[in-house]
Amino acid sequence: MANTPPPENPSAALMVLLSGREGERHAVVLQDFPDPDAISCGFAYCLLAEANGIEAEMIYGGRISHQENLALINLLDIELIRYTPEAIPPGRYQGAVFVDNQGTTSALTETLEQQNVPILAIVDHHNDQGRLTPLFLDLRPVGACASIFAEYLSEGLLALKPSRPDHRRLATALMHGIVSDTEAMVHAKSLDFKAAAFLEPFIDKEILVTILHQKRSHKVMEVIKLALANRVVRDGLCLSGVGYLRAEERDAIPQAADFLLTEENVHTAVVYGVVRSANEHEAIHGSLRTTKNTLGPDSFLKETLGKSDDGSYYGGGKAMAGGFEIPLGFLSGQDDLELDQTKWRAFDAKIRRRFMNKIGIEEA
Ligand SMILES: [Mn+2]
Repeated sequence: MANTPPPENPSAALMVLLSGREGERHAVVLQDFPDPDAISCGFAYCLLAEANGIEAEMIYGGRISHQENLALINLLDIELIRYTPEAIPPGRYQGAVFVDNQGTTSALTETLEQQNVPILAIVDHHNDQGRLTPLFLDLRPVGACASIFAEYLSEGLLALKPSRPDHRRLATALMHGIVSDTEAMVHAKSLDFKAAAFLEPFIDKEILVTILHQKRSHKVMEVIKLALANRVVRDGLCLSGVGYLRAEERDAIPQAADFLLTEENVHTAVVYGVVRSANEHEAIHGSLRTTKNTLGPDSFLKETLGKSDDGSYYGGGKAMAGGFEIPLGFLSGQDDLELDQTKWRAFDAKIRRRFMNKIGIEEA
């Protein structure tokens, strides 16, 4: 799908969208496993909405498990509502807004559509996925989606005041989003630097430092150990399957991928595992990290893994990073140990073969 250009003056267009909606309640939909960029963008939309007499709630359908994300929402007192798709109260929302995603990575999208909640806005920095048709669409290939929201603020949609604690919390959250999605500005574009410079006077540095220095949990360390032991490296591509994980451990996967990427001669790391949620639903979750400029994670994952029967791609990404999710459907659910192991071996082999074939290696 070709990338849709953002409106000529996005801030003005967003202002038009927000005005005249006093009294409405909007759902700000985050991806199922919200990261700091997503959470900060959602927070920004909530405050922009509030300034226009609109109530907005951040909602998500999965889990928050990464230690930094938990620290972020605790320390900055950010409220998120976790829903299962069936639990969204009909009629609660007069509009839905998607930030740092386009509806393809949320379990809640379909229910909101079925409830005829108008899709008001998408603000994102991933490639155009064409899943939804919002009234306002701002897609830009910048390092962090938070930088786009910082631009809205800097152009007057909400005048930040250092005396307002919520404004300081917002600036701190956005800065964390930018730092984390650009790998400490290494992959930042000029808009990201502009955004960071704009936010700097408002942030709470002490809180930012605390959030950034969260320790890894024991479980994450165990998954990294497993990823290290199971890895296969061919032509600079490092693949590793880590077996079964619970939903609340899912964020160990991208952290393991980050770690495997630090090995010399490895330019791309892919870590995947079967994530089992409380209702026995299972899906393969994977993360890709690369330092290779010529490898576009979005097209690489789409070409390697293809589409499901309903036509949506199993994976996608942005510059330097991507992810995928393949539901196991009928094969979902815990069985006896032997069947579980057989199932894992089959998926592990299949995924490995797909990636190896993609880079032109025939596995013995
Ligand atoms: Mn992002």
